[in-house]
Order: sequence, then structure tokens, then C-alpha cells
Amino acid sequence: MNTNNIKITSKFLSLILRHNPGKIGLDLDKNGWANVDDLLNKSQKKHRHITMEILELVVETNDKNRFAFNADKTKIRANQGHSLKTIDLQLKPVTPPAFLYHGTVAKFMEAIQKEGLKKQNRQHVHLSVDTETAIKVGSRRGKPIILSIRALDMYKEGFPFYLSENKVWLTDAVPSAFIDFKEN
Ligand code: HQG
Repeated sequence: MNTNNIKITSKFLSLILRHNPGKIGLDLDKNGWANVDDLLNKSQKKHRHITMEILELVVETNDKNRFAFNADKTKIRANQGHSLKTIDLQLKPVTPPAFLYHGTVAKFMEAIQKEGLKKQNRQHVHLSVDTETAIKVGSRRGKPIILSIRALDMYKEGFPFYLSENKVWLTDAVPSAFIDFKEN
């Protein structure tokens, strides 16, 4: 199993477990879990040969811990990043640190200054505790711009924050007033 195969399988799982399980006729339960046997069988039918061994490798070695098994490994789900509106990850609200960061690119800045950060297609706005991660996220789209968010102030004003299993900070929206645009 080479790293390229792991990456391809990881991308396929992101698509199926976050956005489009119907592509292989898979069902996710309301908390986002897929039955592992079902996933393997239905992938096979679509000519995606994934074994339990490969699945375990992907879950264990994934650079961002994107996926998790349940205790007996009969179910698997994505830890965050869903666009499917009906999935409820049952995240508990938690107190954020003073600042969180968001990586974006210049072409979105005008809109972000006007309306703040919006979740777009996903269930949440994604934020990170460190600027390195935000730089990586922004770099997917071009030259990254890093925004500092006054997360604790937001929280104190009643905006809930959540921390996913793989330590991505999530919130519903970030009003422009809580974004520091100065450094950009
Ligand atoms: C931008 C990947 C216009 C926002 C990454 C971003 C991350 C606005 C894009 C995770 C806006 C949404 C999430 C507004 C926000 N007007 N544009 N008002 N508000 N935007 O992909 O944060 O590899 O949904 O800046 O590494 O880029 O998939 O969010 O550029 O962790 O696990 O709209 O996805 O993780 O894009 O990335 P996304 P994101 P995975």
C-alpha cells in the first residue's frame, strides 16, 4: 500500500463521508456514521477496491485525522468538513482561546469585510488555533491571507464554538467586527 493509494482513498472517503454518500448508494446515519462492511461492499461495486486493512491505514495515518472508527470498528465517519446539512456530529460547545485564525485569499476579502466569514457550502466556518494551519488552508486557493478572529470576545457575546474530534475549531459565522483586518 503506497502513500499515493492512501491519499486517493482518503480523498474518496472525504467525498463519500462528507458530501455525497449517494455516489455509491451508501447511507449515513444522522450522526454521520457509515457501516464499514457496507462502505467496502458498495465501493467494490463501483470498482473501488478498499480493504479493511487499507481503511485502517487511512484512519491511522491521515495527516489531519479526518476520519474515525467507532469502538469496534464497525462504523466510520468524517470528523468534520461535511456539506450534508442533515448530519449532526453532536459537537459540544466549548470555550475558545482568545484568538483563532482563518486562512483565505484576496479575492474573498471584500465580501468578508462586508459580511464576515460565512460557512458557504460546509456546516461551519473552519478556524485553527495556530497560524501555520491557517496558512496551509489559505494556500489551497493561492497566496494565503491570515485573519485573526477575536474568538473569546465572540463567545462572551453568545456565539457558540465547537472543537471537532480532530481539533478543528468550528463556528456558525464570524461577524466582521470580530475579525482583525489590520495585518493584511
Ligand atoms: C471563504 C480543508 C466570500 C473562506 C481545509 C474560504 C480546512 C468567504 C471559502 C477545511 C466568505 C470556503 C475548510 C464570505 C468565507 N464571502 N468568501 N463572506 N466567508 N469565505 O473549503 O476554511 O482538507 O468551505 O475564506 O484544510 O477554506 O478538506 O472552507 O476560502 O480545514 O480536511 O469561502 O477544508 O480541510 O471554503 O476550508 P471552505 P476553508 P480538508
